[in-house]
Amino acid sequence: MKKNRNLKVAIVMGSQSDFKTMKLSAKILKTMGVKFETKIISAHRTPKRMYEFAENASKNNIGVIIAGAGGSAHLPGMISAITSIPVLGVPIESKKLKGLDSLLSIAQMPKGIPVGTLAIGDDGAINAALLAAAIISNNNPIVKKKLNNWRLSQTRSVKKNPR
Ligand code: RP5
Repeated sequence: MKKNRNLKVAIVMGSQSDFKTMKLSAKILKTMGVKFETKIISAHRTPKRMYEFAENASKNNIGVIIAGAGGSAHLPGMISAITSIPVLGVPIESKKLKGLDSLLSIAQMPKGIPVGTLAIGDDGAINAALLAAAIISNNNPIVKKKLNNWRLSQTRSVKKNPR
């Protein structure tokens, strides 16, 4: 199969209220030089939008989908049911259950339709983007270099002794 160096990441989220978390994914992808788009797509409030997005994702050059959702967080699983593009789920920290509801909804996909599940909240959004960049970097040496440099600079930033 021909290598596609123009693959994009789609960052989708169930609500505008998720953006304060999901914008951290966007920030990381910008640093990595990965092309991306952001969209509000709700599995229950905008099901047709969800279906159309997932159905056309491959045609639209999307290589990885990051899906953030909170509560009964079915968005990542539903998208993964429609497309075989890798889906990374970010459990949004909900008010009542602190995101445990989101985490279990996203992680406990029954066999056959996978969703890669990250940590609850900001850490998950950041790691989802790092993982998406790592997937994209398999076909893109520039992204690979940026990702490795980012990791190196993180390693160098850790002091040897506390003060
Ligand atoms: C989910 O419901 C969204 O992903 C969001 O985390 C949660 C609450 O949505 P809003 O009521 O803030 O729009 O669909």
